[in-house]
Amino acid sequence: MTLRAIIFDVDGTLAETEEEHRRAFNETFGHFGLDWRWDRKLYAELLKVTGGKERIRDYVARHRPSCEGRVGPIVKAMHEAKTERYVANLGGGGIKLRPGVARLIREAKAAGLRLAVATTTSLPNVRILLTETLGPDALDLFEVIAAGDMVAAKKPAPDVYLLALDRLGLPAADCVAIEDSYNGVMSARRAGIAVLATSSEYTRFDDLRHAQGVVSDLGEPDAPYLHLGGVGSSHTHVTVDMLRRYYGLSTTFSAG
Ligand code: XBP
Ligand code: MG
Repeated sequence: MTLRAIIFDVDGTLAETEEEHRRAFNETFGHFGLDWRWDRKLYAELLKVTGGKERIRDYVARHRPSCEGRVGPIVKAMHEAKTERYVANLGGGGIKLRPGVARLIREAKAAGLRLAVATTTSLPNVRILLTETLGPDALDLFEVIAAGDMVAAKKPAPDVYLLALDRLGLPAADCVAIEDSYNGVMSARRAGIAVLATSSEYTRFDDLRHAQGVVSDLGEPDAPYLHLGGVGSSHTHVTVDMLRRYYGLSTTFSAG
């Protein structure tokens, strides 16, 4: 077995984007004449449901049941407006990749590894993040982008990772996933892929124990990561050599 590809999650893994998602949701609610405001505490709770449309529906069902009849039919339109806002806001600049992400992408390309994305978020959101942070040619770096509604069941279901594997034409054993959340780790593991987890702002308290290794971030040579569990305790930053050594394992997964 040889490691051939890295499959990256997006939100929380490539960049701390959830505050931008929250802002776009709140701006959209205002635009639709709704006085809803998702604060950080509520949003941390709502993030347990992946996908923006699914998150809005879950919020209405649990917090605004009286709005169901009025809002239910316009969730799709609201979410399209949210995506437009998110893209416009990110396009205004200022968003940064998390530590070690750009370095690892460069090293992986130089080492001949293939790159893919497997995310719950919508495709335009992935495109704007990649081009804003890595430049106009960033999309060429990633052979496969599996995103949003390309699959029926979002994370923690394995579908988006299975789609990425299918499009790469690789078995799970030849890949490693980089994730930041419980839902993401479970999704990749259910697809049989080994996972390196980097804990993020909104997932600090998530159970990431199903990942083979958990670190605070990918680290840099002069800014070591904090080792939080599993493999990788004797390293300072995630490298291609480290991924080859510990990940790309063929693993079946049966837990819940
Ligand atoms: C994170 C998510 C996404 C975003 C919202 O997914 O749950 O739903 O919060 O994106 P991941 P949309 O970490 O797997 O990228 O509104 O576009 O659905
Ligand atoms: Mg994530």
